[in-house]
Amino acid sequence: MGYRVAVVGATGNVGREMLTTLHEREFPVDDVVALASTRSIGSEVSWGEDDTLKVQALDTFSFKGIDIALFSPGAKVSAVHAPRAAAAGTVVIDNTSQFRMDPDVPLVVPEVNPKAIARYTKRNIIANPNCSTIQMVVALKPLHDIARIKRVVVATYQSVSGKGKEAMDELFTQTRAIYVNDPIKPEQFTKRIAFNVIPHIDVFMEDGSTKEEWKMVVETRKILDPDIQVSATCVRVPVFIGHAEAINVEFEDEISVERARAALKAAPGVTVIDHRVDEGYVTPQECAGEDAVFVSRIRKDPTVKHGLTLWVVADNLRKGAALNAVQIAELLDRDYLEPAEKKRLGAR
Ligand code: 2RA
Repeated sequence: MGYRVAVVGATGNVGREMLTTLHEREFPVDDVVALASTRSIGSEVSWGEDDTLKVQALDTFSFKGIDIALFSPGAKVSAVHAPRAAAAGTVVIDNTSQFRMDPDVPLVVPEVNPKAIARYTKRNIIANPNCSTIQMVVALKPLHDIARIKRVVVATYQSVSGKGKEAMDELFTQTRAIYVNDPIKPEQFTKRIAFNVIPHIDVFMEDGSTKEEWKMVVETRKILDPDIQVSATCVRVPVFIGHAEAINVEFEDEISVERARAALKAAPGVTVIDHRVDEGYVTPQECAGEDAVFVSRIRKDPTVKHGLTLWVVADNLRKGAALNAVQIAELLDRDYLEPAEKKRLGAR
């Protein structure tokens, strides 16, 4: 007996990946509903290799009887519909930025802070962190456990899929336009993304940082440790899928490259590929479709007393979004929930 699950924002990059991941990991579902804005009503999305689901309208959908809803529709839509679903008794796992810093909403990466999930009952909402934060904290957690992290300086190299399907189309169209000498008009990005890099993701904040950078700071503290200092520079690069991060870490305590490598190798969700030869590291192109957070280029930072530098790569749609959300649903199933139908029969 399985759950009744809804995926909200089912036609987007992350929504589709959520459906694929639920199916691939054989999450126990009896019924799955694909929801999106009225614009998408009647369109179909894949469910497994052979089935499709007709997309239904989120606006008029009653969540009554839905056990779990995975949301990835954009923050403004989640602001309205996630509390509506939660009030109907559905546990919401929300991939937008809307509730992440709400003290009554746990912000969860299952490999890092699985116990935080217990507080979901306050609002019936669990937040999925930002993609660039997820892959960083998965790599930092085993290192923090052995040598306490004081400060992190990170530069990201984020693929265009993080901004949605239209952004992927823009990279494709602009790349082609350059070859055939067509005019280029940036729409999804502030500058040309083809054959360029743009140090601007999400809106600017008053202090000159961007909201994407701010998210990496505050989310890392909420998930891993409120005392860690983070300085982030987030950059969009002309890559379709896969975010990369150059991470410099300063520790309280002594940590050797060998110990760090051993801790990372033993950590859940991490794959270390670090051979110090040509091709002995992972790039975004190889990580698309993979579940792991890949760590390469582990080396000493000799400019501080206890420092390391790492290169961390992950599929931003998968571990950075859909997979992390499904892993949260798996934790709910393992430790907290029972399908409504099973509860109903058990109560007889
Ligand atoms: C991006 N962080 O890559 C966003 C997606 N969550 O734009």
